This record gives sequence, C-alpha cells and structure tokens, in this order.
Amino acid sequence: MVINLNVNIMVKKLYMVEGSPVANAILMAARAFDVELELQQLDFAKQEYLEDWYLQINPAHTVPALDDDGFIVWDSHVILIYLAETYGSSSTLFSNIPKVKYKILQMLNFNCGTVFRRLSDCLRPIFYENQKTIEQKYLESLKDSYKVLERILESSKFMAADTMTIADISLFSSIAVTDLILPVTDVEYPRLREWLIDMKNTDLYKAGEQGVDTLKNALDVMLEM
Ligand SMILES: N[C@@H](CCC(=O)N[C@@H](CS)C(=O)NCC(=O)O)C(=O)O
Repeated sequence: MVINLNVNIMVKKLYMVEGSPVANAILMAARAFDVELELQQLDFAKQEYLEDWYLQINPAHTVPALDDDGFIVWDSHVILIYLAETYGSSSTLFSNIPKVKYKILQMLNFNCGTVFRRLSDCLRPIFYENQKTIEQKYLESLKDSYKVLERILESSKFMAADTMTIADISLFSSIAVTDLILPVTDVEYPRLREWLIDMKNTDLYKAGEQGVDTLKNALDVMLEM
C-alpha cells in the first residue's frame, strides 16, 4: 500500500488585526491561492504590536506579518508577492514575464507608498487621537490618488494589466476603505467606480468583506456618522 505523505501540514500563521486593509489584502490573496492561514489577531487597543515578542516577529511593529513555518515576511505587498511566487504558480495573479511583473510591482509600490499611506493619514488621527473629522488636506490627497487610478484605468481594464493581478487586490484593499470616507463617485471616477464594483463582485471579496465591515462599523462609531 502506498501512503501519500505529500500533504502540506506546515503552519502558516498570519498576524493581523481585523479591519486592517493591508491584512485584508492577504486574506483575499490566500483565498485566491488556496492557502490556509491560521489567524492570530493582535490587540491594538493594548498596543500588542509594540510588545517585545511581536517586535521579534516584525521589528517595524505593523500588521500583517506572515510566519510560514518559521520563515517570516512582513509588509503586505511583499507577502502578496511571496504567496504568489510560492503558492500561486498556476495563477495569473502574478507573472514572471518581466514587463508584466514590473507593472504589477509598480502598482503595488503605488499602493504602499501613496494610496495606503494617504489612507493611513486619514485614519490615524481618528483611531490614535480620537479626532472626529478628517482634515481636508488628507481628503484632497486621496482625491489625487483617485485621479491617478482613473487615468491608469483609461488604458487597462485592471491596475497593472488587462486581467486581475495582486496589484488589484492590494489597491482594492485600500480603495474599498477610502470609498467609505470619500466615495468613489460614478460621475467623477467612472472607471474606478466600475473597477471597485467588479472587485467587490469577485469571489475573493468574500475573504475581505468582513474586514471592511468591521472598519466601517468602527468608523461609524468614531466619526459618529
Ligand atoms: N506597508 C505596511 C503597512 C502596515 C500598517 O501600517 N499596518 C497598520 C495596521 S492597518 C499597523 O500595523 N499599524 C501599527 C503601527 O504602525 O505601529 C504593509 O503593507 O503591511
């Protein structure tokens, strides 16, 4: 009798907080690549992310961080690439073709350095300083991001290619939340609105929807909306 021992029993643990847009991106990608994750929620109210044990995992004290059987990767954008290259070889969400790959990396970087950072500028004062309103200057910089993405969607159906890639997952994880504080209107940003709706209609969103709802509920309370 031959017993198939080729079963993946390695533990993949994701350190996260429910509602984090960047953690949501990983939950959606894990669904896409059929990767099972054990979720470890950090208690942000108690600043668990600053505790010594977590700084050993992620010296930059951010979530998400992935521990794949002892190999630790942090920063959602890098985790997305790691999951795609390690578990998504048959998927079209990433590519080894240089000109496709660099477009994907470009847009992941745009989310990391611009869209998510601008979203954080809006959210940090609310969650860390109990502010009840979002400063106009932060909303203006979000508008600029919308305009950039609208322009990008003039020449491709998705953010980095004509098919969905991990860049869409990453940017969607931000825009699904920015939409709550600065609606992506059909009139001003028709392509971005259509992309947002298309992304919400994917099966992947089932893995991220709860996180968006959690953040929406928290914002409703904090902003007394
Ligand atoms: N570029 C990072 C950003 C991660 C990030 O800022 N996560 C927030 C939660 S949404 C966090 O952990 N904040 C705690 C801190 O900055 O100390 C990524 O994509 O993973």
